[in-house]
Amino acid sequence: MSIPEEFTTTDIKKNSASEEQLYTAFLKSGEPYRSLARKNYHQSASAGFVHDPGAKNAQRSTPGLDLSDDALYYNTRGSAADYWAGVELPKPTKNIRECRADLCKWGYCLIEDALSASQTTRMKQRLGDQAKGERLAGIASWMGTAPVPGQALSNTQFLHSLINKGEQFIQCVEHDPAGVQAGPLIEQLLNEALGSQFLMSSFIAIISNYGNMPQGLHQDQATAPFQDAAAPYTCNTMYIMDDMGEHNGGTLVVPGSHQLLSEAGSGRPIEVPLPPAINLAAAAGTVMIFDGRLLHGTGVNKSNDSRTILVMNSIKPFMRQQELHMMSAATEVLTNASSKLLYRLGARPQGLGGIEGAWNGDYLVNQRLKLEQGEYEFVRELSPDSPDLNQNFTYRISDTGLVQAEHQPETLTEIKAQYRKSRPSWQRPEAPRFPSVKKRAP
Ligand SMILES: O=C(O)CCC(=O)C(=O)O
Ligand SMILES: [Fe+2]
Repeated sequence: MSIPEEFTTTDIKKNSASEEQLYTAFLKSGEPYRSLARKNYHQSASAGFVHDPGAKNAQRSTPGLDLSDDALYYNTRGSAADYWAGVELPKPTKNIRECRADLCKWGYCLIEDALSASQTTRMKQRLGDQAKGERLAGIASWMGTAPVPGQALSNTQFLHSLINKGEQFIQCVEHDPAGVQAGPLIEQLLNEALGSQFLMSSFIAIISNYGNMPQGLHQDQATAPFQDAAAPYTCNTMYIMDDMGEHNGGTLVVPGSHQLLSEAGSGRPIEVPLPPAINLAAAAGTVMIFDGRLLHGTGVNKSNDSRTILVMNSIKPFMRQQELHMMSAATEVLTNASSKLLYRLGARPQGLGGIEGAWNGDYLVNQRLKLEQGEYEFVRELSPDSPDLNQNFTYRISDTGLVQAEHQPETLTEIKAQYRKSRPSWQRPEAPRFPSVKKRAP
């Protein structure tokens, strides 16, 4: 069989030079990171905003950290501190108007006592036990910062899928004041920044230890290459679990960078110099909300104690979640979940992320249960004379499948009778239903 010349890979390749390709200038620009990697770009980023632990500094014989050169982005004393002296950066507050103004102007805000003293203690205890348990079990996850030269693994420990690891973490996702006293304030700000139908992308603990390498500064929403000055499309909620500051690797943050980077536009170099980073300083129990466009990263922990934060990323509902919650949520978490928790996890899709067409508000828990029990029946190739039209397809017990079954115009009589009483084992949670269904005016 011969196919037209224009459809052959040779011909396509010949007519697809890099400069002729669609959107090349933007998609291959490497911005904003190309700009951020420029040396001598700014006083506190003399080697760019990424640290290569393997590179040797000309004046020193050993690779790794150089804590004496204040022109490196992760050292925030000296000239970086001078730069910010006298500037009113966000301070912890319970006032929502101040939070809103800080988030807008600086790209982050700090919520004072977002966790009460007892909520903080309970959470810290749980995290400490969990982290140690995972280390002893040989399943600890080391990531986020580069390994110290000579070591095989990073010395920064992550705890993933926190929703499986304690009730208090589920309360964070639900913004339930029983677990997070500032839950309603946090949720209000996320609703404003992302719209009330945001999804929870991932919920992780990050534990840095003495002498960790700094993380390269990044925007959390840089998974998409677009820079939009109008609004963020992700926001992060950071729970600070230890008093944090310059001494123990308080998160490096470049205040105001959310605007400076996005105003340059998608794929455009950043022409204005960026201010230096600060180490976030706040007490345990504080929550920081930050804009997905803010430049930030893990700082260097110079203390002998570990530093723990939790990060919960929230995204617009059209985006892909970082954690595949429908895979990783524990069975009992899904089956006992509220309507709201299921929504935030993506188990209640509103048009995207469904299973076999069950995507318009359907609950997907039964499909997941069938899969884990090895009983999921996919709808495969069928025809009018297929011998197995009466198979127990899992689609039959999807919300959509159930609603449509009784109105199906051509179902074979015996199949209709066979499945008339078919009901899934898991029943959707009672009210309140989330998102709330708008009642039409009579
Ligand atoms: O550890 C920190 O302070 C920040 C971590 C972070 O930004 C990240 O992992 O994306
Ligand atoms: Fe980040």
